[in-house]
Amino acid sequence: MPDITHEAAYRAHTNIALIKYWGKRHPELFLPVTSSLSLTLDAFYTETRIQFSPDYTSDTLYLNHKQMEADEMAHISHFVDLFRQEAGVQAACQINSINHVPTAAGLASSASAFAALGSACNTALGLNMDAQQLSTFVRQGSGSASRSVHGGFVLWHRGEGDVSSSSFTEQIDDANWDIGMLVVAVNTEVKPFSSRAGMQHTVETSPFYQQWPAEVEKDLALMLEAIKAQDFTTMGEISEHNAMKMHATMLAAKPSFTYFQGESILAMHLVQKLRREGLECYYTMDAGPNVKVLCRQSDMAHIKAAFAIHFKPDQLIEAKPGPGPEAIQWKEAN
Ligand code: 2P0
Repeated sequence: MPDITHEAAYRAHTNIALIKYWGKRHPELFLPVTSSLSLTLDAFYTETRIQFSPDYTSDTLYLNHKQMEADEMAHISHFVDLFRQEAGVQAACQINSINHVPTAAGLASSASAFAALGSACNTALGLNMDAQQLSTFVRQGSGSASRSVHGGFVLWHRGEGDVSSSSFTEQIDDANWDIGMLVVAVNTEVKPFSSRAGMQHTVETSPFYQQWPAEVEKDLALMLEAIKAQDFTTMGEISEHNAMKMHATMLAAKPSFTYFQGESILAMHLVQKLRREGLECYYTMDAGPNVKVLCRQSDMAHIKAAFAIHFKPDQLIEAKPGPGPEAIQWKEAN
């Protein structure tokens, strides 16, 4: 048995941006071009345990019980190094991580994954960083992960220049009101562009990208007011428009690309139809074909029933606002 000297386990939830993060101004530090704003969801999460031991000879990670390849491990080790350096610890680590995302959803899980791993590192190494400081470390695993260090509605500040500590996240509202999100998992055989490659390609080649930062600035100001006022209609309209403006920058990239698939368009049309019929809901999409439908939790059953005519039951996943990272007891059978 190795001599485990530092150990912790955490659960962190994923988040969906209502004002999108699309583009980095500093790729090494994961500093974004704009601020962004998200809702943390209860239905999708990652559980991660980290153990540091002087007996380990190298870092290892078991994701869903499968050992990660050496080339993918480099980014993980680099991420854990941020915490090791801060703590003055050199020991290698073993990481066990389980993604609790319904298989059909195929949702990217880097947000919950790095938030859970960063939270576990923080505790295991006794760093006692608060959530704001932790978000600046977690950001360097995956940008969107910085928003998963809080629950509810979360604002990620773009920050100033190349100052890492200035680009942090904060909870602006606990979202403890009538809010829900129906995730429509679109069946796909096409492997999409990774979000990292897609955003870089868009920044470099899309003439529409020049307009993006100004659009985010306007949308964010209105969104902050709408959340404060619990104005669901304005929130929905802004988030749908913001997402579509982001996707428009991709269509104008050279060569052009899109994450839309046939079923994505079907889902968006369904939302528009429901709205015409008086059932208020709005769509957003990220770097993949799934559609997320923002709605009132009290309307969820009606909206789900309308989607069930066109989509299979395992394609429709209900979500509510979720919490920030939580310490957990690790069970070996996890
Ligand atoms: C977002 N996305 O705000 C945006 C909208 C995708 C579209 O954050 O390179 O996996 O690890 O910082 O965080 C997905 O990008 O990218 C993302 P990296 P990440 O949610």
